Amino acid sequence: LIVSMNILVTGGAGFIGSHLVRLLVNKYPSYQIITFDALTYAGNLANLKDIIDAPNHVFVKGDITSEQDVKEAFENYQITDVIHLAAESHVDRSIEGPMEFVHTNVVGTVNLMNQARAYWKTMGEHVFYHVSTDEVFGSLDLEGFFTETTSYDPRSPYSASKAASDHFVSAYYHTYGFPVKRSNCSNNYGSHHHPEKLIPLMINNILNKKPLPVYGEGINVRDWLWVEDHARAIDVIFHEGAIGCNYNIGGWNEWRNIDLIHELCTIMDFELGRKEGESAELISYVKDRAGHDLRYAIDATKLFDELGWKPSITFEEGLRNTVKWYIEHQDWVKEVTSGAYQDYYKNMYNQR
Ligand code: NAD
Ligand code: TDX
Repeated sequence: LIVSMNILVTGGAGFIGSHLVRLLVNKYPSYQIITFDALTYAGNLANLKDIIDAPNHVFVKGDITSEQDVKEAFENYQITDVIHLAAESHVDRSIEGPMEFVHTNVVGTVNLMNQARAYWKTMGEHVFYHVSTDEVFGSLDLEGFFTETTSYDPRSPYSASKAASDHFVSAYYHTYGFPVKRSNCSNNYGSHHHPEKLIPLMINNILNKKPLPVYGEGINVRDWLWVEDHARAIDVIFHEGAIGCNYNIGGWNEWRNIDLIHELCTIMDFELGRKEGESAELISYVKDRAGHDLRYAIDATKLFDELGWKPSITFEEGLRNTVKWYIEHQDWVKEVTSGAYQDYYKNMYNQR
């Protein structure tokens, strides 16, 4: 095995991270991919089942906020590049407990960069890629798009923590010549998505004929992207983006929550052999999320024009694939929704 790069992927056992690790391990047999993950409630080795033992893959259990864990990983695996996805990622949890988001997302990112700077004597041939979100730009009215130059205006503790980490990444680039790249992506969907998030939560509740909790009036708009297309975008930017670059990644695919939930109900009535309209009867309007951003919409023109990336599948295909994956992987769902998830669900939804 000729090893040309040793890439540390933080958060590689999570939703997006596991799709990225799979892509890199399969596409680049000569790279060594080191998944670095603390396995919080959101991390799950089952997400990496098919590739965990691949010859060019290593799993390291470690915490990005620990100096020692990160230092050891750099030394033990001679890390040449970092793709950083580890984070607390759920907006509702950030409203209940912001401090963990500050610790993981801000302190963790700065610690990673400090350890990388200490280990990489010269910055020339290395990349530190920060995977971020469109939520840092705040909330749009019904018109307009976020571009790479839109001002930051985070409005939830989650997005504030991601904005802060983006600012630190940018500061390290300008101050120390640290070799950063960054992208800000819209809402992802696909397999292995934690059922605290809208789409897998609705699929799971439809399957179990439980109420479908729509926040507020269901009129908030999100731009949905197939998670494997996000992974493809990260691959392209990691390899071809210039040092210091930032790109917006999106699906040109905006949906009001309520319309998306109706679409899911229609697909699932069909897949489960229920009569048309049966699942939609489960829709239940509940108390709105505090500070609920009305609309996110990404303009990904720069990524298309400069690096030729565009989404590979339609939302209809992607949503159908996703529904089928959840129906066929009830063992995965059962494991993820047992224990602590039940307490989370009661706490989050019984009070609404
Ligand atoms: P996720 O919650 O599914 O996964 C996060 C992973 O990070 C988990 O495996 C968890 O164990 C790990 N982790 C958490 N704290 C850690 C720590 N202290 N040390 C090491 N590992 C730790 O999240 P996701 O949806 O896959 O998101 C991944 C990244 O992409 C995040 O940075 C998120 O902000 C960003 N992002 C997500 C979306 C989306 O729609 N999900 C969109 C844009 C950007
Ligand atoms: O039960 C629900 N009912 C509901 O109406 C849940 C969980 C959500 N919603 C609404 C809130 C949002 O308008 O659905 C929309 C999507 O909610 P989430 O799945 O929680 O995603 P969002 O808050 O948009 O954030 C996601 O996209 C950007 C990810 O979780 C972030 O990590 C990413 O940065």
